[in-house]
Amino acid sequence: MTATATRTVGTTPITNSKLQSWVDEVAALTEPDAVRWCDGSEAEWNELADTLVRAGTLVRLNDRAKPNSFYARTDPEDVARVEDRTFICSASPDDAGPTNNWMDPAEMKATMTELFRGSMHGRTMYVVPFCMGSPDAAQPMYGVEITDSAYVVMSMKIMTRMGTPILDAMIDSGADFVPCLHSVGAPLEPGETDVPWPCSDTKYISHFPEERAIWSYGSGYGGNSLLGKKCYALRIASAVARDEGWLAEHMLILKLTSPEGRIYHVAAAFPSACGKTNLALINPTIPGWKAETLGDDIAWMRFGADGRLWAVNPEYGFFGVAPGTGWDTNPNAMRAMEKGNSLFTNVALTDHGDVWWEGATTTKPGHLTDWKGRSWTPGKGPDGVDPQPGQRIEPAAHPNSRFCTPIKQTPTLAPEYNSPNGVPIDAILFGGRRKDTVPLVTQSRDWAHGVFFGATLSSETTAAATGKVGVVRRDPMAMLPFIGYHVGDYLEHWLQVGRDHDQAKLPRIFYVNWFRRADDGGFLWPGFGENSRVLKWIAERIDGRADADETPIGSVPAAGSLDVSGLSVGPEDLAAASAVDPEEWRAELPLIEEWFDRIGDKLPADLRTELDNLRNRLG
Ligand code: GTP
Ligand code: SPV
Ligand code: MN
Repeated sequence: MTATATRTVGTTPITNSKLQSWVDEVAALTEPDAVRWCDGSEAEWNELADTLVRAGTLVRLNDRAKPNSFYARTDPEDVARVEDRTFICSASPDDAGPTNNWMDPAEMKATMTELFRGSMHGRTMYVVPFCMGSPDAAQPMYGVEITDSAYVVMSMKIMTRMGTPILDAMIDSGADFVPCLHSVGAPLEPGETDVPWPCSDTKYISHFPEERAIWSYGSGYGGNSLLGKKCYALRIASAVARDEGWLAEHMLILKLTSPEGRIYHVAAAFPSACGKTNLALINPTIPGWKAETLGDDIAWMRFGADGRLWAVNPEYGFFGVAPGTGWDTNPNAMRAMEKGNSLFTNVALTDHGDVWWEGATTTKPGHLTDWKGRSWTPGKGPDGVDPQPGQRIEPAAHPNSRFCTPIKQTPTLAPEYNSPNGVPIDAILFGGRRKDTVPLVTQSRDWAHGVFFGATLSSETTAAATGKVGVVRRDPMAMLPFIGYHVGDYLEHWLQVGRDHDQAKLPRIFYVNWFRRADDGGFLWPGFGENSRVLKWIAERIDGRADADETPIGSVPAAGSLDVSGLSVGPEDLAAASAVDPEEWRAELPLIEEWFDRIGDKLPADLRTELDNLRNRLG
């Protein structure tokens, strides 16, 4: 077994000694059967796919439905991010703060080193060089993931710019990289047979923000194992961004063009499974407005020489929630997937070798294989057993099942998606999933008030993370599980960005809620493409053209200023979706108070002031 970072570029051998020694060190520790440097080629993709099909990890889909695409069923215990097993290992616990799990870095490394020892027995160790964002950026952000999962390698090919061209660019420029170490934690001893989805009951997703390194053990699922995504592009990058004066955020990026041809760029932070991918791929229902996609999950925002905030999407693909994504709600995502070259995880399989999930089509296929591999029939559920009266039919797809698709396949892709500098942001939206209290759209008075919106963002929990679903929790800037340092310092950083820059050039900040419900439980606002009406009001507010009413919580659309022409929603529902109820907001105050108390001494004074002002305005 040899691992070498010495490659031949033309006739000149180039060596990166940090990479070389790290790869050697990991191979010596994890003892894989083989080491493979991933080149990112089609041939490599095909070979890995064939290997995984033979192993039973992947099923090749019908080429006519989804060319070059595959289906994976995970272990039923490895289906989402594990927030309780995610650690920020800063030298001081005070730099991780009350919202992160902390462990001393040396202690974590000692514990995990013993887990990694021999953990790749019987497996291949893949070395995946990647770049988050364009390698042509002023400051290209490289990483190298070492993993013993070929599923991870295939996913990384979709989600990042990876392979030999990236390794060449990294070595040629002498740039540093973030080492990302991953093992599914399931060594195979001689004679032992593999399972389709190897993983471990012991899981650690560990971050070393000072050293800028990531160690992940025990899970093969997306956010736990595709280390360029949440681990690097949010947890590590947020710590880098604080040091360097920029923002690494859980945000989609959208380009909007008005009927007059005016262009607006919007970034929006909604918690996991709260509508980023859907808004990023929106088909506006209002005539004349065009929407184009730049990113659906992560935005890196830096100040340009012009004093404006410019955003890039560091990713190269979508890892989107499948259920609820359908031809009626998100046809652009469906079209992107139809082009193939995709991985589907924990969805259901049709009898014709295609994939299906709740909401994909309005009529359910007559028969499916569900995400646990059981025969599934509509109206009955798994194994064709009639449900007991009142019993809920188990869905065929896991609620956090995902599609993984190259961004280039998006029919609405904005041409700037690959621009190293990105696009200048006009508006930032914060939003969550709240069945009450929070109105359809509110504009902040200024940047600090907008930071208060973000700091107090709340949402009902979803299946994107393990744990109870539907519980309201504070999720600052939709970053609760992704801030790589102390939440109080993070909020102060946001405020400082506002103090350091010209208010007039900063994005305007809004708070949206597509998820308010009627007494019968139904959504008051139709959402999806109809959200373009809210985007139009936001664009008109930026230009000072739309009217607003001042309320204790901020500015809301004045009567007649939200374009509802042709909208099939009754006036009562519309009023209920947009209402600011002082009673509900007074009940919200102690919850915000409790959250601020939890942040502790590092809570920025300006946010206390914002809360006092809100309380006074509510009377
Ligand atoms: P992550 O990938 O986990 O970060 O999620 P996301 O924020 O990208 O969420 P996504 O767009 O995938 O939406 C998650 C779920 O919310 C899906 O089931 C959607 O159907 C649903 N959803 C999205 N937008 C709307 C909306 O405007 N109204 C309603 N009612 N549901 C929506
Ligand atoms: C999220 O949970 O916010 C996701 C999916 O985007 S994961 O890759 O698991 O983080
Ligand atoms: Mn996300």
